[in-house]
Amino acid sequence: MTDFFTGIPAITYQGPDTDTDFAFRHYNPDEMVAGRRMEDHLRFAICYWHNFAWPGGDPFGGQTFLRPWFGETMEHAKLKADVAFEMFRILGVPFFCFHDADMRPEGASFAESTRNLEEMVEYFATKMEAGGPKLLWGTANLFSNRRFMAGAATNPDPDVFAYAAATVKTCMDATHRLGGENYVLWGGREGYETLLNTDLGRELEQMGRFLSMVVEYKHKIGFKGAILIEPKPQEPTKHQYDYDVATVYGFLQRFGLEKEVKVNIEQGHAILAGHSFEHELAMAASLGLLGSIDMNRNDYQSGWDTDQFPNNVPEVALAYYEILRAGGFTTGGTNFDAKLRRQSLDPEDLILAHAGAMDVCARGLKAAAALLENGALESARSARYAGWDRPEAQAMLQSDLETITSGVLAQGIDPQPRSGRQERLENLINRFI
Ligand code: XLS
Ligand code: NI
Ligand code: NI
Repeated sequence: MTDFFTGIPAITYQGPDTDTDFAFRHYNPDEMVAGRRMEDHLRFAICYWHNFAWPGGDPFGGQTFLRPWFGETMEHAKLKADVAFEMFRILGVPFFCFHDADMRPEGASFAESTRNLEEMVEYFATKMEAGGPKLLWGTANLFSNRRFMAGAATNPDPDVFAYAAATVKTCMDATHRLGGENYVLWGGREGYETLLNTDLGRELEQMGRFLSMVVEYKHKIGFKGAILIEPKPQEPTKHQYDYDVATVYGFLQRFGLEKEVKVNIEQGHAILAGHSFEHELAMAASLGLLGSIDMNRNDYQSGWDTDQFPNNVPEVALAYYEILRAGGFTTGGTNFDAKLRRQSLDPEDLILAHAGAMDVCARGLKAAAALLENGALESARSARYAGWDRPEAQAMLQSDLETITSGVLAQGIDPQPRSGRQERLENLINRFI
């Protein structure tokens, strides 16, 4: 036991009327929602990086958090793990996620970094076996160290490609060892700052080959989890290659990987791409790519990936609506890739941020389930497309422009516009939130 969270009780469901801050008001893990336990629907994960590795810096100032585990020794790394697993227990989350660089100190060589990682993986494994949460996903940090400043798989220097490939191998091994349910690749610096020094076509070829190697290795080691790409349009590079879900789909198809790889969709990244979260989710579902989500929002004015905890129930409800409509999570879950604001210094801030976010998600999930069960939105949608149920309409899709033109002339077709009923549907949604 560490003393970091001393005095903070385990957070439990106490219902909406409780007057303590240290409780769930809506997240009730065992409550049944649409035939499934709430915990099994939401599959919450806490991220290791923002909570335990991030020092609170911004572009104008450095560290604001003074954490006893900040430091580059194995003792620091183990203290960090001790505190992290205490936080997982206080919040009762079923999952967590990590990057290699969050959990182990960087060594003087690749070999030493790998040894550090392997030692920490065993340290984690012991804690997980002693009742800690499971691993939703692992990933490699291929963006913080200066060696990756010009990209990892897309780097002009083949030595960096090699270093990145070897790093991903060790992270896949770590994820496999810890029973991870997914492996994530976010293209940290896979993109470019200026075309003046960039061979875009070559970089995309490299990235495709890299991803194919990841998939080959997954099958070789018998990793049963899903491989997930996390799209993001910009930041840190000006043009990130994995712009959004549709772009990722095109990329996967080009390399024949669309049946092998799915996506991890982050709310804030969707906003940066000029989409809504639910657009990205619906697009992924329609392409058979829906994997997992990072449930952290962006500030709508900043144009920056601010990684804030979710606090907008209507938005969250629409997101879970798309997820439920697609059948719910299988290997995926709800990861909070969210960080405190840098003035939120206290240990309790970490706990309350997550407790509140989990409540917001629970409310969103319940609203989404009720809306889906009610069925009015789905029937309105089907009614709008009902014309396509007619056999002649389906036959037209097998036809050609000349035949269709003859038909328009012969039948005197003259389309009559009908209301899209947007406000009526918005009113319907509001009845459930
Ligand atoms: C950064 C990404 C990152 C991934 C994991 O914007 O969201 O945190 O989720 O590498
Ligand atoms: Ni992000
Ligand atoms: Ni993310």
